[in-house]
Amino acid sequence: MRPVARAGLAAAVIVGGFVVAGCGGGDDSGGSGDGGSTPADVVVHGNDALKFDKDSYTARAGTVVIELVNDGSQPHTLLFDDDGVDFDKLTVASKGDTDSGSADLQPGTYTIYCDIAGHRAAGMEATLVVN
Ligand SMILES: [Cu+2]
Repeated sequence: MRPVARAGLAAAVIVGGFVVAGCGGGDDSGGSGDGGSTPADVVVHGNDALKFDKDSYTARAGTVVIELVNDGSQPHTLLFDDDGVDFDKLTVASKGDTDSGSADLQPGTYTIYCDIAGHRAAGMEATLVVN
């Protein structure tokens, strides 16, 4: 009698099933904006013509950082003509000076101006629109 060798069994287990889900292409291009060399949200220039560089500035509601830059040789200031705005007056005494501060602003329209004698009357005021 001979031993009978039996071939092993091959058990094939098939785990299957591919589910192909069509992934919606979410397009989210991450464009890195400009680096922003200035941290200020609003930059206001004052000049010897007793004007700000714009009649109107805009900002997003929240903490708004405002920078005042003196382009001329006369001193200038920047403050709000609105009750309830907590903002420390900015002052730039001479050419090239800058000063900055921040205010927590709700959406609305505000008036900023320079309080050096005669400057506002000469046109040194502007609107700040907060969205
Ligand atoms: Cu001024």
